[in-house]
Amino acid sequence: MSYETVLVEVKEGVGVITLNRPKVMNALNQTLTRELGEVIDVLENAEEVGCIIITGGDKVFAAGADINEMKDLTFPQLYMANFPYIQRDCWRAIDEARKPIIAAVAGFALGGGCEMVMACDFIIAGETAKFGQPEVTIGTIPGAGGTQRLTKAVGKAKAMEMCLSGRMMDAAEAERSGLVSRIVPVEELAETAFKTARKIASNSRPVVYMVKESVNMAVDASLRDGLAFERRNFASSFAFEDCKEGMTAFAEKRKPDFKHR
Ligand code: CO8
Repeated sequence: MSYETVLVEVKEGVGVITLNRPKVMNALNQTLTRELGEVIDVLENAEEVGCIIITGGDKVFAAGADINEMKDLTFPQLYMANFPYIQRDCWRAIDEARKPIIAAVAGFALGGGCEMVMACDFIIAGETAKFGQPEVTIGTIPGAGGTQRLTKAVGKAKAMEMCLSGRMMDAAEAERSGLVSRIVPVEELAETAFKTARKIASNSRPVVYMVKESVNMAVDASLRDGLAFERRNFASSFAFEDCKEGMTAFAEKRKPDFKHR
């Protein structure tokens, strides 16, 4: 797989995608969002891949939409294309992926970059990570979920302040606020994300899908509907051979040999 704006590597059940526009802090242009969407689709369909990582490397995640490309767009163009959901690009691909997607973030994750990491299933942050929705400072507003996902993740007070003022959140504040799952030194970011992804990929894949679907229900559904959904999935998991294998392996004090992974 060879792309202009992203690098891809598959190893030990993990697909690692690295955003690759270093001269412009990985600014998200239409080539990048299209290529990222294509890569996610490829990894989603790759039998050997059980978990996906999106990272920008150890300097920056992404400083947002490519402002130079965006600045001359018109309302009819954005409206007609339903921007940024252009064709089958990364936003749809991330939203629809059944395999877990981890965002590994060092440095700035701003604007569309922040929206991208929030669309992933969880974020592991390097100590240098900075999150923000600075769109207001360039005369626009978040367009790929910033006002919605940030509010759900950190609550109205912080989301409102950040979106209104453009104030960034550092890694420590992001962890305190529940935006990221944990913080690690930048030198350990890639390895930590990889080990976490490899652990996820070693579990039974259909069960991993069920976990992801069930946790996601908690974001939108009522508690009552979410609990019912979880209970049904719990019962359904007993239909998988991997469930029997997992419990039998525990009882026999050995590692499970899952069929589906
Ligand atoms: N677009 C294009 N180029 C950028 C961007 C960007 N978003 N961010 C940085 N760059 C470029 C700079 O122009 C500069 O290029 P050059 O060397 O040719 O001058 C290079 O990257 C390095 O940047 P700086 O010199 O500015 O580096 P600093 O360390 O001084 O500052 C900042 C870093 C704070 C990140 C600063 O670059 C900045 O404020 N960038 C813009 C941040 C921003 O406003 N982001 C929001 C964009 S709007 C948005 O994301 C809307 C999302 C809509 C949906 C998603 C669609 C994909």
